[in-house]
Amino acid sequence: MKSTALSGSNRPERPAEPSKIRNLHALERKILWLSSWIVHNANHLRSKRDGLKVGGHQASSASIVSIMTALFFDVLRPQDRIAVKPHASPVFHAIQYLNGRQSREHLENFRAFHGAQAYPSRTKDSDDVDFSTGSEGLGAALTIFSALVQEYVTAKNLNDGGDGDGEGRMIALLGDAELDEGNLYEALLEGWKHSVRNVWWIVDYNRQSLDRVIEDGSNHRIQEILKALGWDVVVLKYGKRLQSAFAREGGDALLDWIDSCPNGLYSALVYRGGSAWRERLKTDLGKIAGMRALLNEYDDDALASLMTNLAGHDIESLLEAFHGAKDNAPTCFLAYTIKGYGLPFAGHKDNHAALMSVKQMDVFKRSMGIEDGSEWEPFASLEVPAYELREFIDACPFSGKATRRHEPPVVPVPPIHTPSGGPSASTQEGFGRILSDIARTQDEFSRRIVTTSPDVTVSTNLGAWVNRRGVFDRRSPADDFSAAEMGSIQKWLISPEGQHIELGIAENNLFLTLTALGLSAPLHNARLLPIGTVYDTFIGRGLDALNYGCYQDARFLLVGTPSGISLAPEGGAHQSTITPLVGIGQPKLTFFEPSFVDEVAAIMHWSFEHMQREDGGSVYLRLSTRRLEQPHREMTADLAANVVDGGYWLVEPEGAAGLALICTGVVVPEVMRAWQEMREDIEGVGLLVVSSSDRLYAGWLAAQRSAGNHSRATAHVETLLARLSPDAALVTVCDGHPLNLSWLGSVAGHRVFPMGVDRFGQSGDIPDIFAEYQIDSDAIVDTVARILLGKRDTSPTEGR
Ligand SMILES: Cc1ncc(C[n+]2csc(CCOP(=O)(O)OP(=O)(O)O)c2C)c(N)n1
Ligand SMILES: [Mg+2]
Repeated sequence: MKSTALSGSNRPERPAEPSKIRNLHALERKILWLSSWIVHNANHLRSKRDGLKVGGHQASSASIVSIMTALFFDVLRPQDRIAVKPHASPVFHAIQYLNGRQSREHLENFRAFHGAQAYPSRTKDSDDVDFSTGSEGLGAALTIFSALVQEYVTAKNLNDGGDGDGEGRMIALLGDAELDEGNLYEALLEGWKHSVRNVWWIVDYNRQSLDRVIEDGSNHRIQEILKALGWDVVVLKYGKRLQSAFAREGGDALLDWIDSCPNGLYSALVYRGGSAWRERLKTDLGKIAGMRALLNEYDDDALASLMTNLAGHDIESLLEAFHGAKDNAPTCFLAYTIKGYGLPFAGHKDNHAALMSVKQMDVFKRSMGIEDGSEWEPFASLEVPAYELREFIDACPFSGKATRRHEPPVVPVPPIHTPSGGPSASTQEGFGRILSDIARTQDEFSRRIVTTSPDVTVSTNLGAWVNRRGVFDRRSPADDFSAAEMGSIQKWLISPEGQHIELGIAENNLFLTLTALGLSAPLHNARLLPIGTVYDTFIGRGLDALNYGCYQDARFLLVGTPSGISLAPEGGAHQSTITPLVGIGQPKLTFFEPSFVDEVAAIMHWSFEHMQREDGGSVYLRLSTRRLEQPHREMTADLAANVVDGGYWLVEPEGAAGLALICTGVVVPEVMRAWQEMREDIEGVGLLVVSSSDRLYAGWLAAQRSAGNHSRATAHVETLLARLSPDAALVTVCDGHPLNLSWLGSVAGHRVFPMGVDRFGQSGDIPDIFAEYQIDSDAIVDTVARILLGKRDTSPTEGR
């Protein structure tokens, strides 16, 4: 308990009525029991087939039972949204069980197939999880961006139908070790810039992480950081009983002692119990007037209970603090707790993954008064009659609503035409022009688009869109730059009407903003069509946050641009090579790498619909600043269908062609040049443009998985490759890792000669760089020559 002073703006309210406290105590007890039992059942009572420990976190759960009881059964309102710390999943499921939102079957199957999830999951759990958690730090940061999105939706009145509840609080329950995650501080800074409101962070301050008891006084630093960024901080340290002990004779000395007690010693005494407390307090404080009398009033159990009466386990203190926060300033409650509170390993430094033994559980069960056979009974063995508790729960503001998940109507997507422009253009320019054209329209579709970028708005071609639709800020700040009449082509009007959220550079924040925007339909009842742009290579910086967004089925369009070594003079630090593999590998994210602007238009149209489909997902476009001559063609429905299905023959193979050149993205000119050089000599060679290796691959897998059905589906890639002779060679070329396309050989058993970039890039111009990485036309022709000469076992990257 070392180095901590009480601080903050604790604003006590009227004491809660006794019956409410009594009911909450009963529920608190039941939730401690159920959360422990759920884990115990999973580990000790379910049959096991693989010998693996099932796990679960009884200590992390016990630590936060009181906080969550107070919140869910008194403080929360239906419009509040909550990110529960990952390891409190059993507590959350137990609460929702008492709320009638979780089934006993799911609890019995905790951590089993289709059972309640190890970490709360929006998509896999059935009991109304608001934000998935699991990766420390992300759930808490997401609440900041969800609060921003709520401001966005409210400012524009986009809430479909309105739920009439008013603004909710975005609440995170954090483990204290989560405060080490740097992404939290990036989020705090961004939240300060946008002056977010209606966010609560409640820290379960048990001073234990996974490995150890934390000894430093870092909470002071954290408080200073939060306050500097405009947050209210409420420190909840001692419970009511300890506070009355402090008020007695000798109490000052007791307070000083506990305040300066090292965390390690405090934890050890918690673990060792009443007689250890007595011994230590007698040794350290025995000479203080009144102390012996005070100690003599308590037997060992009562003394242990007094000395562990921290505010995070004291329902009355918690209610006072939560209800005391009257305005909507972002507020952090630092609630002192004990990891494993009420369980035999309370305070033990190794308790993070500890499980009660069968014997310990038996003792615990008896101490809880639970009879055999009534372990799952919601209200058995409590001091308050079941019907009273039922009534109490039914009357809780949070329990009242049948569903808190919204399904606003789908926004129709109008046709997206290929934008006009010169004979050559890059896919990034095309994307910018498409958005610029949309910005000229005033329909529901354009009203629902919201863009965001981490300080690369202009350099990813969002400038024209932002010039027309403005930057969002709920406060309409003065624009000093225009006011001073400085010339600039960026005319960014900043107002609550703006449809672009400008972020600082931190890419994690981009992905969390996209996640929050992409969940606005279910959470805020407002359908949005979010688009985020980022330099392709910096997707790596926010990869966990991107995965996190996809994991909870947030819907957005991610544009990674510019990309690849075609960013030639920019050098290796800015050239992305592995992102196509991210695009293929990331579930719930469909990856496209178009070559031409008309493809971008077709893909964007599909994307806006896909983002709104129930079984849809998010989309990632990998674009480039390399300008290519655009084909003179009409984007027919057939061609558009091929593009969104993943590819089309730019040059159809003829006869039983023995060779195909296959490429994706901006290497088309090199491949076309190579094709022209060899067309005289090689009969029927075709040129396949892959607009989405991900869609082709997914379609192929789906078709294979349909094999058990009566007639197996034919995948688009199978139809495409059926045009080739069975012994044809495929030369695949991309500005990215060659694995992107090399799997194509397995579709029909063709041999593949993959060409691409498998080393860090470097500066140069395109001819030099493409030659160095062997994706220029000479390299392609050389590869084909080797194939023809029968050097089939020669790697195309050897010999240079
Ligand atoms: C990003 C990430 N890194 C590591 C982990 C593994 N991990 C799980 S819990 C934990 C520490 C938990 O400590 P704390 O947040 O204080 O939670 P509590 O004490 O309440 O269990 C760690 C490192 C994780 N879940 N996420
Ligand atoms: Mg902790």
